[in-house]
Amino acid sequence: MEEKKDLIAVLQQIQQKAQDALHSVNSADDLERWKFTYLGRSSEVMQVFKEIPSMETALRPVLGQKANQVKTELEKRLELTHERIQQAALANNIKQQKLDVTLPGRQPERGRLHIATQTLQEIYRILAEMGFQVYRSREVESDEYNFELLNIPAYHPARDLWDTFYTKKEGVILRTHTSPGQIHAMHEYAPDPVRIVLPGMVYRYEQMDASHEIQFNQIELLAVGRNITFGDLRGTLEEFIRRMFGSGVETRLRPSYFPFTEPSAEMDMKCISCNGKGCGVCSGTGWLEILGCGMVHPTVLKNGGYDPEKFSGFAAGLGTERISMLRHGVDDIRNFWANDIRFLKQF
Ligand code: FA5
Repeated sequence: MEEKKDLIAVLQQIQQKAQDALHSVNSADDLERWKFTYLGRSSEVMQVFKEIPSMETALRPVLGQKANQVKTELEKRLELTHERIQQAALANNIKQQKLDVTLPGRQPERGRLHIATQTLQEIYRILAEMGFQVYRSREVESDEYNFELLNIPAYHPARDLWDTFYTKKEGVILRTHTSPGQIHAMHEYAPDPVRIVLPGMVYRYEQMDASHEIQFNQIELLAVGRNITFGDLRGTLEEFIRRMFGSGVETRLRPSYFPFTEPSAEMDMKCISCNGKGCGVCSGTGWLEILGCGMVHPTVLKNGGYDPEKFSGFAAGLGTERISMLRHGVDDIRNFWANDIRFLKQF
């Protein structure tokens, strides 16, 4: 009986000692060592199991039960401590990495359409509402289409109006304006009526300044049909400007000269940058020329395949970067193609 009491007390002491030791276990390594000491093959509790068979038969079940109880309890605590250590390691990790989950995320950089493309698209939208359809034409042109069929023969002084980039190939140039597209379109559609818009990049070998670039976009309008008048041209342009800039803007039409239109005119818009007072954008005049226009010259109609006795038409060519400048208060056209992201990001 004494033996039984002793062993039960010993088992209780073993349990107590193991539990006390567990309090100072703070790492996975400590826990491994603890497991080896208190639950390993040569641990005290396992020694008790080994001794049981040599005990009196009557004592064996009670001692066996107690020894199992102690072992199960220690295993349970081992598991709990394992979890505690894992949680602490995680918390420590988070603290060391200084992960602040409340910080807002970093915005990824987003691409956008170039300001010139945005303006072109806005112009297409307005002109589409007014019944004009986009017609694309080539940037590398022949002398014939860029000049001759537009009533500008070789050695004609009007060629000086457009300083040209020539290529090494005879008669092949970079188009100086979108007007050669008029001839391509007329050849395709004559004798049907047309109402089209010809957009795209044009190139000029000229002195650059705040309002002059060597490459810029133009948009050409062309309407050919029966009984088209200068009044139609003026009404179309004024309506376009009203839809683009609102009804408050001031425009003026000035007589001008283009070999491919007769009569010809240019339209200026009051400079929005200085409200007409005169600034760098408008070269101090208070007005910025935005387009050239006129009634399609009979020779050009003929070159396009229309009978000028029966058909008439109007045409206009707008500089779209000038339009963007006026809309957004950009004071130097050279910003458009300088590829400075600080400028481009603003639109
Ligand atoms: C022409 O290019 C004619 N083809 C326009 C035309 C079409 C007239 C149809 C009649 C009928 P001009 O060279 O003036 O014309 O240029 C037209 C517009 O392009 C100008 O009003 C201006 O807005 C713009 N522009 C001209 N040169 C430059 C330049 N170097 N940089 C930026 N924009 C320019």
